[in-house]
Amino acid sequence: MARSALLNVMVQAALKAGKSLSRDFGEVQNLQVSVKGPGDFVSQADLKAQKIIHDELLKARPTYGFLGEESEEIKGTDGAHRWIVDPLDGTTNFLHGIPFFSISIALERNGEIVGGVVFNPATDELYTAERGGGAFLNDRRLRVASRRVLSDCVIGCGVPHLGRGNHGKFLVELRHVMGEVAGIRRLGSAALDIAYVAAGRFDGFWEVGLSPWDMAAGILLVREAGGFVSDLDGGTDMIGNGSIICGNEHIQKALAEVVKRPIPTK
Ligand code: 2AM
Ligand code: CA
Repeated sequence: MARSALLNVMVQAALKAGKSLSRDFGEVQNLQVSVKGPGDFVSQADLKAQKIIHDELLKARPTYGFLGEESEEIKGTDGAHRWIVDPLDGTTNFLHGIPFFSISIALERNGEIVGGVVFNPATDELYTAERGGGAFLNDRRLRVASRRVLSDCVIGCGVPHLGRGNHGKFLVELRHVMGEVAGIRRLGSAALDIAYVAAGRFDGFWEVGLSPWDMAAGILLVREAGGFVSDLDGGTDMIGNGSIICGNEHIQKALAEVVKRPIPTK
């Protein structure tokens, strides 16, 4: 598997930040029993990881823009390129000592995602994709699952929680989807959940209310693994409207139909 120089920069940044998060995750596990809890410590871990990624990426490409979850957007002098970064996706899992979280780094060129890396430091699983070059999990080429009917499928999703999202609307979506599928999973890191679709572990995934850094790398991973991605309106402005439905050609379409089914009148 040959990686471009740019993808290598992204991979190195993710691995370096991953080391830092891994160390801090060990400490978070100890802090579970403390009265104060690991909250402030996790915020610091998150900021530290973003600084590592920012410094690595900007060292390699000083003119590119940088959009990261933990800071104001930096507009680059190069108007065409922008990094889109989530240094710690799945913060709630990390905070609770649950080893399902990720670093997500995407490169956007003229509004299109051309490179994507998602790394889970707890399992050492590194997902990479370049536009036109396929998607990989470590060295293994990825392909989305080939199941054709929803009744065979395991579908991932995001669940709104206290203070976030439209709970009533989600419950309608869930009611419709759970009546059609073999299983529903909510693992808690959108970037990694979407990578699971690329890896054929999930047959599909949907979530609304996401930010660009939650999805950007994952979108490319799924496409490069032969999958389809849309927003909840059926278009492809996932980044713009914060919603995503993905899977193989058949499941993406079928899942979109079920998720968008109208609220029953009785
Ligand atoms: P985070 O861990 O970086 O916060 C879980 O459903 C997914 O939603 C995670 O990827 C989580 O990312 C993301 N998420 C949580 N709160 C969010 C918010 N207020 N806006 C956008 N995404 C959010
Ligand atoms: Ca996130």
